[in-house]
Amino acid sequence: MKGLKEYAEIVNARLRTVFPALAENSFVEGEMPELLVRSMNYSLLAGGKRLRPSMLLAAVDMLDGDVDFALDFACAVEMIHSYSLIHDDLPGMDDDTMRRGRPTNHVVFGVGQAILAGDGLLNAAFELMLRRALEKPELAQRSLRAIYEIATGAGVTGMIAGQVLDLYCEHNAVMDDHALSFIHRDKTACMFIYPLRAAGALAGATQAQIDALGRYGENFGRIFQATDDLLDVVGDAAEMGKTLGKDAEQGKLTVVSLHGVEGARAQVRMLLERAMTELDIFGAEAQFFRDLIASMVDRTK
Ligand code: GRG
Repeated sequence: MKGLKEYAEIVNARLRTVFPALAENSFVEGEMPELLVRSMNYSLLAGGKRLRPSMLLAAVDMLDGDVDFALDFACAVEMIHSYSLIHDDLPGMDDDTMRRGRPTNHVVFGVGQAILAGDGLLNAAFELMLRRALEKPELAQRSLRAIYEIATGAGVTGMIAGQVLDLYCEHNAVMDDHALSFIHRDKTACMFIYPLRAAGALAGATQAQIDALGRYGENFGRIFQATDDLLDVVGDAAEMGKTLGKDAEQGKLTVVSLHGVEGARAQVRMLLERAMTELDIFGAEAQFFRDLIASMVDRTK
């Protein structure tokens, strides 16, 4: 098993070639405007931890699946994540001017082009996965299942649903735990749950293993978001390279605004225990996932 950095490097190397590869598509004739490629790559290749695609690859590896075959599925997950960040930063949503250490996509290319760069990344993600699936008919059933899982996580009962609810709550000053829990699951955790389930499908895992990966992903995603909320209050601005205290300033619905710092820490401890329990079924092979979640929690102590 590799570490996060090694998986992230494998993902980065492939992401750099995605658009030339799709342009040389052997199934469909067509050209991509240079401006579109530039704006999509501007955000896609701007850095980022590559957490979601690395976790997908690590899960395939853990289950003795074909990591090379899974790579385009992992890249597709990162492309979907990048599209969501471009759209989230738009003036009609979070209205952010900096992302991944550089001006946001719409600041550089304009709002219209940024919307199209996001749309392009989302569509290209599915092109990439389907193209890979067509190359290996013997893995068609596993690929279809994986694409379905990823579409679900990113979709109208997943990330998009979470974003809708988040916007609604912000505009209507909704401040309750039930809404917060839905937002955390749909907006943030779904992009961990379903890529991990997709990894299980690609590796030919049992249903019990796929479900355990999904539940780990849910607890991981909830911790990821709670940690993000906590660090906005207790983090070190210099170390994190961003302005903190933004959530409180904007009156945002967060675990800390509802439960306070100690309440949020208690939630993280409970979620951590649950996440670790879900890994039992994979035994010692799941060390990557134990270490990953422990290092995330450590940052908030
Ligand atoms: C526009 C449909 C749509 C959805 C947007 C992803 C998202 C939903 C919003 C981003 C805002 C936000 C703070 C979400 C929760 C946490 C999150 C997804 C943070 C960014 O992910 P990282 O830390 O970023 O993995 P990098 O840059 O490392 O990839």
